[in-house]
Amino acid sequence: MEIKAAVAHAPGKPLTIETVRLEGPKAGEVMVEIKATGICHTDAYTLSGKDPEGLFPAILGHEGAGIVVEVGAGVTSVKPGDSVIPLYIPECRNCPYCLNFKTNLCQAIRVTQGQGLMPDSTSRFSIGGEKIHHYMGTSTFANYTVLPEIAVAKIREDAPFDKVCYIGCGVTTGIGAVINTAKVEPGARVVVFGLGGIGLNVIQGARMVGASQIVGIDINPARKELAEKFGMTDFVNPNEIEGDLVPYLVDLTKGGADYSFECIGNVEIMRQALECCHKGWGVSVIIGVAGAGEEIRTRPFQLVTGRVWKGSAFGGARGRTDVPKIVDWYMEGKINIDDLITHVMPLEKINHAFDLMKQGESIRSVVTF
Ligand code: NAD
Ligand code: AHE
Ligand code: ZN
Repeated sequence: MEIKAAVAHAPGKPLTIETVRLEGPKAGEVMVEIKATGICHTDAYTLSGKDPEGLFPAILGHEGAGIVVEVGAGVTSVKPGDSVIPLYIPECRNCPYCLNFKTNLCQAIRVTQGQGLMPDSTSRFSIGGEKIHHYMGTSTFANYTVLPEIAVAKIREDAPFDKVCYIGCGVTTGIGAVINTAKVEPGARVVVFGLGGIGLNVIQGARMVGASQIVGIDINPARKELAEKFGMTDFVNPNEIEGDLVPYLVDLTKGGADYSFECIGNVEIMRQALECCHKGWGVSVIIGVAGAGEEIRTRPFQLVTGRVWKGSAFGGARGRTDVPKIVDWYMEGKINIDDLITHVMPLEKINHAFDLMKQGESIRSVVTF
């Protein structure tokens, strides 16, 4: 069938809205009508050309929500009419990773996903016979997409697509990093670097679990007001303090953070996030994604003296199990998504969403179809 999609033809170039041919779902796959999709910084990162796995031409987008319209042979867990959220980390419940409680990184289809292909090593997208790559196994910048059955989370039917699409990445990543990865405990002192679409959800998660101090750091002063609404107790603009940031934060947190989170994707700041942690027990979680060739550095002494460096993908969440629960939290008023969705627009305006993100004007832009 013919669909409408925003196509990324080359790094650094705007997306173009085009008619794309989409083949129907094969065995074990589902076709989803995407009703809404958020734009995450990771989409901008891949479009910029910094992603070592970035492929072109491709249909980007990984923060969607929609309705199943067709299922391939053998699909049993969802049916046409079901509301779903696409998962860039699937949950097969059968691979060694799914069977190990220590990780959420299901590897059942990771190789072909990284090649921009479906599990049978072919693409469902083409234009005039030319192959268009899938992206993160989701390709939500299209009004229809095809996904493996293991890469969709079935959610309740009354959930609004234009809000819960954000659970497909940002909300789950931020809140999950606090709950699943760091396991922040009540009373903890938390420092969050970067108060965008991810960092504000880290703040929201830290408040939920009862952190006593939540320090937010951003060079954009406009982030202060919203972060306070989500639970930030102290704001630090690195451009406005005297001296080095790390000793400033150690002092502010009375000896160092129990937990810090890097939500920017800047390797220099990842170092600061580790080194502002408390000697003996502070844990720093890297969420931000850094460009090809970039590396993190610190003195090994930082680790020898008890600080711990961790990373978190999709907040450590197992999508088919955890995403429906987070949708319930939203529907029950336990988490705030509405105030983080600052802009809503049609697909034709998607390049504007990238501009707003770069200019620091938006938290999350959502495209509705
Ligand atoms: P965003 O653009 O919405 O937010 C980034 C924030 O960092 C902005 O508020 C910006 O002002 C701030 N910032 C930039 N440079 C800074 C600096 N030097 N000091 C302090 N603040 C600075 O981005 P986002 O959507 O929140 O994504 C954040 C990062 O997380 C990106 O690298 C993204 O790719 C990554 N990410 C990772 C996962 C994962 O599963 N690990 C999931 C989603 C996003
Ligand atoms: N392709 C990049 C890495 C990108 C990355 O780390 N992606 C995160 C999700 S970001 C969502 O906004 C992730 O889930 N990683 C786990 C995985 O298996 O990709 C690179 O450096 O190659
Ligand atoms: Zn994302």
